[in-house]
Amino acid sequence: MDIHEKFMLRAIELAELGRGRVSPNPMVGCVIVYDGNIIGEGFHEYFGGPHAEPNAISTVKDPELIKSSTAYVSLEPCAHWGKTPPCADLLAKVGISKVVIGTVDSNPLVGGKGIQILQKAGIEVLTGVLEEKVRTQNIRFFTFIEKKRPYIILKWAQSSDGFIARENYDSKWISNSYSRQLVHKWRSEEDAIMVGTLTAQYDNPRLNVRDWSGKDPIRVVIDRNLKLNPGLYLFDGTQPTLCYNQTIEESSYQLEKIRLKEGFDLEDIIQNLYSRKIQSVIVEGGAQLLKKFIEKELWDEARVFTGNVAFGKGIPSPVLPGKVVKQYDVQGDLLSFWQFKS
Ligand code: AOF
Ligand code: ZN
Repeated sequence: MDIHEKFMLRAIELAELGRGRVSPNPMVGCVIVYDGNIIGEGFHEYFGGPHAEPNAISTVKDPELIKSSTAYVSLEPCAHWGKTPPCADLLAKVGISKVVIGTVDSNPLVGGKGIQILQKAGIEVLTGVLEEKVRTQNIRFFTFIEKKRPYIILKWAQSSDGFIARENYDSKWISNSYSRQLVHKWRSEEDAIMVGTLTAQYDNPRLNVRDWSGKDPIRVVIDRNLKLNPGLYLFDGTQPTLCYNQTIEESSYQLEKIRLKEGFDLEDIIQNLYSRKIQSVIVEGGAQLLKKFIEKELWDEARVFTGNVAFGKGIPSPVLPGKVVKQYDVQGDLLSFWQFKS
């Protein structure tokens, strides 16, 4: 590993500490290096807060050293006046001598302009160090900006013989305590969690984070004709919840009923989530909704648990195109990851 990669890896590691707290902003880390030693570190800690660069610079004890230092930033320093002044201006002002960047920022407000500011100020700039790693880390941000929709994760558990539920829609049999905890961790990492009407009705899910410490996602449910029982956990007002229907537009405490056009489709919901700046959504069933996402090629990743119980008959689980990209054993159950190539 070369020296630039080594320090960029540290910046990426720092950026990771913001996961779940910075959306819809990207996770960004910054390391200030003087003579081969790290003299400052920072990351974007929470949405609306200072960016990685001012946080890193503020930890440097001897500001004189900055003038002969290199800043490693996982994302191109910003060029715009947002909630904070432009980071590219700050780096120029403190007189840093070199900036090494993971990847350019595809936010149209920044996209290359940060680099221009740095170069105009006479700062040496190197871009594209561990670029793929940075893009993967911020895949939600980049998907949101570049595809103009949230990053979509499909998740389900199936029996060893490929059923997602019994004929009576009972599906609580599959997961063990390890996979359940993992699912709660996943929920805490996404902006929103979505289920279809039948799942809301039969499972009465809470869709919150209980088995992990982290924030609850926004709950999303489809209830076309507002037939769901108002007594469901989903409507208990404990968490922001969006209910897509074709009848009314109404907002009460933590519950928004959003009226979409008659006969609305998945694309209309996804577009509405995008307009609400929801950067990622994890879809937890049921089979019908998951199949629709797959049919429309509207997904980025699938996470499938295969338990070791056979069912014989029931509701067949969705079928994914392509190959499994990663597979783990979760205490006897198999966890497989698919990635959609678009
Ligand atoms: C950086 N360093 O640490 C981050 C950057 O609303 P604001 O002012 O917080 O700006 C958000 C945008 O700034 C975000 O969409 C992305 O383009 C960039 N994020 N830039 O220089 C950082 N988090
Ligand atoms: Zn910035």
